[in-house]
Amino acid sequence: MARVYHDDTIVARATPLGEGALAVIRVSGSNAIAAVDVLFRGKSSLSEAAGYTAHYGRLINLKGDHIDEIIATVFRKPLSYTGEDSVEISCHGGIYISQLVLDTIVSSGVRQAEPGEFTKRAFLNGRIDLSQAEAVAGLISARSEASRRISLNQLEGKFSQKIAEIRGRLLDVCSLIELELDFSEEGIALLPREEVLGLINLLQNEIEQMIDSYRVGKIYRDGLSVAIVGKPNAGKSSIFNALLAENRAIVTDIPGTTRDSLEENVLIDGIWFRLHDTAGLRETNDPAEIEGVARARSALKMADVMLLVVDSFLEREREGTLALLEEAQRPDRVIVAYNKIDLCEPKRIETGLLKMIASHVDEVLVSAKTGFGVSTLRQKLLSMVANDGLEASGLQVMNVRHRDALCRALTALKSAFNTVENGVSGEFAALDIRMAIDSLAEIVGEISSDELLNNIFGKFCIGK
Ligand SMILES: Nc1nc2c(ncn2[C@@H]2O[C@H](COP(=O)(O)OP(=O)(O)OP(=O)(O)O)[C@@H](O)[C@H]2O)c(=O)[nH]1
Ligand SMILES: [Mg+2]
Repeated sequence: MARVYHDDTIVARATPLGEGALAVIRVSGSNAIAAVDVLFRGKSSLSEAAGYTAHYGRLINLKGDHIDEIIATVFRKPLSYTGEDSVEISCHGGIYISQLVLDTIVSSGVRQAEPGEFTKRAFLNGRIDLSQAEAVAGLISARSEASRRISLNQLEGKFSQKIAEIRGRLLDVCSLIELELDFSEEGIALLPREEVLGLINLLQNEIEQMIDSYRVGKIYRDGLSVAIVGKPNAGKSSIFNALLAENRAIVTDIPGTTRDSLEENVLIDGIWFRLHDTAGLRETNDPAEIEGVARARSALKMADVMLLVVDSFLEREREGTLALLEEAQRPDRVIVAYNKIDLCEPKRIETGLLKMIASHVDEVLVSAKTGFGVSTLRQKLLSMVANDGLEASGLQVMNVRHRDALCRALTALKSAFNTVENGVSGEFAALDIRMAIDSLAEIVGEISSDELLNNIFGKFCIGK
């Protein structure tokens, strides 16, 4: 889509503000190479340098003072990140010195870049599409192997290809319907209605599957939150510590030790779990504990998974604890951990424990004290992440904007299906399918508004 494009020269720090061996200052735009060249003293001038070459030299300011020793890497358009002429300056990575290098470039008439402006230029120059631009942010913020893989696939264009493929097929169906319209007066049917319905249905299913994958994609991106709840003294904090493999929460033999909810993240097999250790649930008159119990319940409400800890040793406690199961937000996302199994006789464990609960609930015998069953518990947590067919290809939808566009495409397709099924004029069906195609075009940015672009790139860091 044609858009007003400014190629004035911009500069920003591409590395985080802090002390390090190096800092990288990025300059891009029609005057980038010349602007840096004015301030560069090396063996040869940058203006004559070929693309993809690195040059050692001194950076000076306009008065001729020596600022730093640098390596300037020259990129010639269109073979650069932005698609424009660019220079990446590697200077010493001090907070003061890198700021001075940045200021020196600005003083020679280069504008400070806005957040995401480099990536926005890459998009506007057609180097990458919009979903690829978003993948840059996704890749940088990836905190797990799974989200790295999905973001990289998206950056490499695999997700865009999938969208393009579905769009192509939608276009085929649309052309068929439109062609049929041309012949309709002569009463010629090019394709049986069932076949058109079948084609639409197939595409509907595929889009639906992609929408479904957002559930998993979101887990890969943000992780799952787990509320560890149960009666006082059941060993919740001990299990929290065992899963974290550190002594994070206070553990004592006094019931009611934990008051405030504690939150820590732990990575299990590439998935982040946000664990909440909570106050034991019981009736109490202690004001601090009342607040703790309220916080525990609210943590439970917000959590994706309920990890109910039961003291296996205390039979009567167990009964009461199981009533807590009723409070689970999602009955399919509950794990019951029978803790303190080291205190129980093996025979009682076999006969007495595991049959307490409805069959759909995952159960695990653990001892936070000895570590028995903790790895099984980790596996149970992992099993809460549903797998689906898209996993292997790493094509999950991780971005809510993409999901919303897919939902709009699906709604339009459903409407097209109904129209064809009811034998209403093909014109309406074709219109609906065109709407679905447009929704998919928004994902890759073929259709976009300035507002949308500002919204997306405004969330990027400066220098990205
Ligand atoms: N033998 C044995 N003792 C355990 C085990 N897990 C926890 N305990 C003990 O049980 C007591 C309570 O443990 P916590 O982890 O503080 O229990 P909690 O559920 O967090 O208790 P509150 O915060 O008071 O609700 C402590 O004395 C622990 O050492 C276990 O697996 N075996
Ligand atoms: Mg506790």
